[in-house]
Amino acid sequence: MSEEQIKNPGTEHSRSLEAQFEARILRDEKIEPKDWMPEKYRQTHIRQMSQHAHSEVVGMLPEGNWITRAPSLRRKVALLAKVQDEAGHGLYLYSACETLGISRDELYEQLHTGKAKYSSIFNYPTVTWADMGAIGWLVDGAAIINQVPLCNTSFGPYARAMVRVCKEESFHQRQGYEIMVKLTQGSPEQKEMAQDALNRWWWPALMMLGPTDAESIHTEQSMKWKLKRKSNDELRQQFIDQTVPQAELIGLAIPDEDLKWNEKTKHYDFGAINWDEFWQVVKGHGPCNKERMAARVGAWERGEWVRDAAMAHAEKQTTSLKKEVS
Ligand code: BYC
Repeated sequence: MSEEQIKNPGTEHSRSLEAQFEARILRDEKIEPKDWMPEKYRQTHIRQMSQHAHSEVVGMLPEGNWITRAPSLRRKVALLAKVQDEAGHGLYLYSACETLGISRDELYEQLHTGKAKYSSIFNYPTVTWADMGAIGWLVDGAAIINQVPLCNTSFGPYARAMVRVCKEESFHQRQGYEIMVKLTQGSPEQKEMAQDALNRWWWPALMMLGPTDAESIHTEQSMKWKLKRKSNDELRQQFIDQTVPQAELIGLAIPDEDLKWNEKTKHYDFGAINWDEFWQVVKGHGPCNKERMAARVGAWERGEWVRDAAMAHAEKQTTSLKKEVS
């Protein structure tokens, strides 16, 4: 042991671990759960991955609202499959998060007590069937743009979960866009429904990609760790550039008077986002925050007997296995 390590145990050693870790990130190596990682890296991943998992699970609620009222059997089957996929995404993400040494119960508790956030977008109501189209097209569309770069994120279990999630998200986006296409080809009332849904979901979808880069607190560090591969503003611009032609193709108008193609930048310029609204929703004062949390907490409480029964069964199995072995 060097003199420095005797005087200051751990310091030099942890500096060298940190240097090795940074070098691995620079080489684009995946960090795996049992590898050494800085505590802040671990915490930041727990924060982002758990919020992502919570968003998937809370995100089932606005669409779940329409399963029993889908206009045809085909629409019902597709919506049901989509909502089940979201439950699956939540489960992969919770499992990936548990590899960082936090339990599922702790993660749920953070959601139920409001300590952990979930995406602002799911605090808006789904008032007509066209909202199923707008969510698939815009919300899943924004989610794909955000999540494709995450397939390359530095933490192995998160990156691998994202590969499957993205495949499923692209089916979700297409089923949403197809609903919009059909509505715009229908009666004037149906076309109006589609336009109204776009009007209500457009701005929240832009907000969903997070605060501006100037306001974002985590982006700089998360980009260095290659947790985030693109900034919130870059993703938002990409989403707008991709979505505007899709709206034009089906004859819908983006509800933004300042939206204009910029020949110089080769991007769309767009109007001011109402960030006050975004922060109000994030702080719990959106149209449906209370309803969403009540639904999640209620499901947790009503499920207590199932968890107890499963644990009792597992304990019984373990005891009988132990008896067999001895
Ligand atoms: N809503 O420093 P920033 C889906 C918070 S579900 C609420 O930029 P970061 C789907 C942020 O947490 C897809 N809060 O943060 C499911 C931070 O507060 P804390 C959900 C937000 O993490 C069902 C503070 O604001 N996708 O696709 O660098 C049906 C400052 O922000 C939001 C993911 O979760 C928001 N929108 O960047 C259909 C993707 N934005 O934590 C579809 C993974 C920001 O310090 N997550 N905040 O208290 C990410 O990519 C990043 O976490 C974000 C934010 C881009 C969202």
